[in-house]
Amino acid sequence: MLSLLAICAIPFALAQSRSGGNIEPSVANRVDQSQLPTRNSNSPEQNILFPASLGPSAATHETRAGLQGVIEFPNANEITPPIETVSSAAPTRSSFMATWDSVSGAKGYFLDVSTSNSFSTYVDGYHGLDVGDVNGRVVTGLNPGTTYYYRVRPYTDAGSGGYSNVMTATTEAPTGLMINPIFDDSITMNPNSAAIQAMIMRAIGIYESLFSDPITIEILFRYSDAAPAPSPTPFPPGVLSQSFFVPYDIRWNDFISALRADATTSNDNIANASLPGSALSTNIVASSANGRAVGLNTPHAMFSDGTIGPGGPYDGIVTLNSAQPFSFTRPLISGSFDAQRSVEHEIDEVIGLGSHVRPTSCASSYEAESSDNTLTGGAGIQSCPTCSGGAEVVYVGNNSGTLQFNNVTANATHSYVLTIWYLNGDATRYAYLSVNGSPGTPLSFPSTGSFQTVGSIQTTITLNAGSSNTLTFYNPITGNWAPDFDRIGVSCASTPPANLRPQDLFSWSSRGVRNLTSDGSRYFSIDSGITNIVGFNQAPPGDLGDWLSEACPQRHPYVQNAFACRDQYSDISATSPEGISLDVIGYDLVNASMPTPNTTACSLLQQRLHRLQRRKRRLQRLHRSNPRLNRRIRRLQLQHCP
Ligand SMILES: [Ca+2]
Ligand SMILES: [Ca+2]
Ligand SMILES: [Ca+2]
Repeated sequence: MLSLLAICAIPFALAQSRSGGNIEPSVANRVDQSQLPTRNSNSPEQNILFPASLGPSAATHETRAGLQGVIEFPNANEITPPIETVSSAAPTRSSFMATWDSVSGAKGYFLDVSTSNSFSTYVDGYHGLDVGDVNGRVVTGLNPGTTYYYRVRPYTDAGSGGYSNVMTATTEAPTGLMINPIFDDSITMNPNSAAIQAMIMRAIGIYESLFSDPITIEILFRYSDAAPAPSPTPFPPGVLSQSFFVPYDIRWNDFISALRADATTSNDNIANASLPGSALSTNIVASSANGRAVGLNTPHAMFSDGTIGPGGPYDGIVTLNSAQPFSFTRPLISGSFDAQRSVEHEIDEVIGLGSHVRPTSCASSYEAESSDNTLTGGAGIQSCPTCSGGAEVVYVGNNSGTLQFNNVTANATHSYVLTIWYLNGDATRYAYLSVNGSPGTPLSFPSTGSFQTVGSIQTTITLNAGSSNTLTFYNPITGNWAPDFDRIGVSCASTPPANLRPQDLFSWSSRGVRNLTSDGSRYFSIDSGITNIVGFNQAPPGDLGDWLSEACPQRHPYVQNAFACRDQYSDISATSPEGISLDVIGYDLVNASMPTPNTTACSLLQQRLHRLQRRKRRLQRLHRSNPRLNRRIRRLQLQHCP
């Protein structure tokens, strides 16, 4: 019932170095074993409360910096994030941003939040909450459409001072999608805490304004250079952000029926007309939030360490890589990445975007001179300027020297093409190859012309799933030498998980032709391939569920691009590829059928919006807010003006 599925973008070589122990054969090559749902180690099946067809398991996703970003990527310890001034964020349905003026000399502040202006009671967890030396804090887990009162009291080593004025905030209207953020210590203890929280609030506000599904999505947010325990290995270079979500295997017909019944927009009607007449896979793997968006019983089930089990309080975990140069406010600090865009990207993954498509081929390489290997007899390492890694292994053979490659990794027990790079200035030489202790197979190595010239041969071998395969080269005939060895490469064939993700229902290579593989091109279309909305990325290590990315700077720096660029930002919207995709996989887009106003109407709307925004800023300076005003601003912002 529990099957592991991983959606992530770790390239094979990196996945390999991160995974210890066995690799689940059906999972292709990108699973970190430590992400297995290990919480209920005593037979988790017995404890799962979910319907049999809805077994959850862990899945991850990572977003990367564009190539340029990778090359320029400085070491983590070179990055000293500047403390950003906090720009305010509008209340969402479940949260508001409390802000206050700094008191000089204060070491920190105690925060009170109440539904009564006399503070006769307190909101759970917000009675004298020590928020540290910040001047803003997001208050979460609130009721929609409710007015809250808050005040702060500064403290120093000598004690605490008097209360500030009482300030108020009102959460957004009760109906519609709710995303409830929970902030990990890595955010609340950070000097930039208030700016990070405000940025996340702004991202959430966009989703809540766009979608009206009556569900609450719980997301744990982190700011760290590593995935949550139990796999706290620092992120490889190039990773900007990462998310975990709870995937459910839902029977094909159950999901498709629910999706059809969920249609509320013209996008939905067009997209549903393009659904296949018969099942393309046994199940569809939807995230817990996506399942609920189409009315299925798929509760959140993730714990703060990324493991999954009954009662897990989160639908997913979003981690911003703290080793990357991010800006939490816009305009961006020059040379930095937009944090809000990365947060939106990972929210998209938690709530449902992603693909089952995986790279069909990958390769890993092992140097002969690696210290992982075992040399015996007369075999030894020698410098070799023309070789990979600048070294080779010499004197294998003569019934003495052997070279054994250890820790050769395979994602499934399967046959693989092995490439052997070698040097041979003699006539043809011979060696035996023994795989995992099996009887040796003779291989012949033609001359490469000199002992400074690298050549290669290929053969086929069978490897076991896991990372403990051994390959041993030897020659038992006295006086008979094997060639010098530079390195070996193992190609790996990986099959994608059989079950589609919802987004894969809309993946095409041309009009009327679906493409659910990493071969050729694929694009997102809701009308059977007639209209290409955006291309899907086919280039590992970028995620193959993300959009095809242009080189930096990008003409379309979409939120869901597989690679992000410094100094560029974007948000999801009702007409962005992300907004359309979330709409057709089961979210109820609020204003999808809204016509685009003409130019004159747009300039009038712009003027009205600016007037309202000025009024809002005046109120904010007085620490007041007007929910009706906020709603009017939001409605105007949703007009499809250029
Ligand atoms: Ca080498
Ligand atoms: Ca919809
Ligand atoms: Ca829905």
